[in-house]
Amino acid sequence: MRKQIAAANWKMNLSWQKGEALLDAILAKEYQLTANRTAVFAVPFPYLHLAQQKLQGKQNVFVAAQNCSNKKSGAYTGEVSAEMLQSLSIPYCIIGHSERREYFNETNQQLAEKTDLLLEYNIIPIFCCGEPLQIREANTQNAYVAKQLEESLYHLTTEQVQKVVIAYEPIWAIGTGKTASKEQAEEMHAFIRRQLAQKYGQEVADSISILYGGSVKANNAKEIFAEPDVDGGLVGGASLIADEFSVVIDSL
Ligand code: G2H
Repeated sequence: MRKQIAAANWKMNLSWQKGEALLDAILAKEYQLTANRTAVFAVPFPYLHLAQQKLQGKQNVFVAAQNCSNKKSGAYTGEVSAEMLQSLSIPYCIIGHSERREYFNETNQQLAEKTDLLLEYNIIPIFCCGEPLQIREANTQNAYVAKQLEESLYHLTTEQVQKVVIAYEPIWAIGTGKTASKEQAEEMHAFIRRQLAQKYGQEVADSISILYGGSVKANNAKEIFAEPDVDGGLVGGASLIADEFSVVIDSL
């Protein structure tokens, strides 16, 4: 059975005090979480250790970083390496979020390097892909996403690629309130899985979790997550509101 994940992406929001209160409020509720139904909190770098301590003893709830360097170590002021994340026992790291691609010019090649480093340090990459509005309007989104997968992931071995979580986030649906319809999400998720099957075989493709991201909230999570190739969500805005994200977790 594929892992179903509700992943909160706080982005660059909240003081630690507000973040801690948010975590407390979310974790105060009871969830039916298991090894295959998990919640992940991608918090800003300065809060990783604090969040990690806070979640200690909580079953099936994990901390994630929102990014890491494509360099192993050295004179890269301000960067955070995969090795540093491993030293804090951080199990997940988002990479290639469209905001990083757009505002920090991250390339598919750099994301291939980040993927390699994360896997080297036993951290699960949550690899984001997705097309901008003009690509969707030109109906060339499949080729666009296929290229992102190919250039960042297809150098991986079968064993390695099975450790990656993919997040499909159509850029036109991020923080805009415009969610892809459940049919649009499923169509792209199924396409991604077919691509992975072509490259790595059906069994491998069927084992890889593909999350949907883009204006997921309490009132749409259940129907999107119910699609056969959608294995949970990467949630921004709604993850900053305890009642909203609790419902998202319960929608897995
Ligand atoms: C997409 C998503 C979280 P939001 O960026 O990664 O954000 O849910 O606010 O659209």
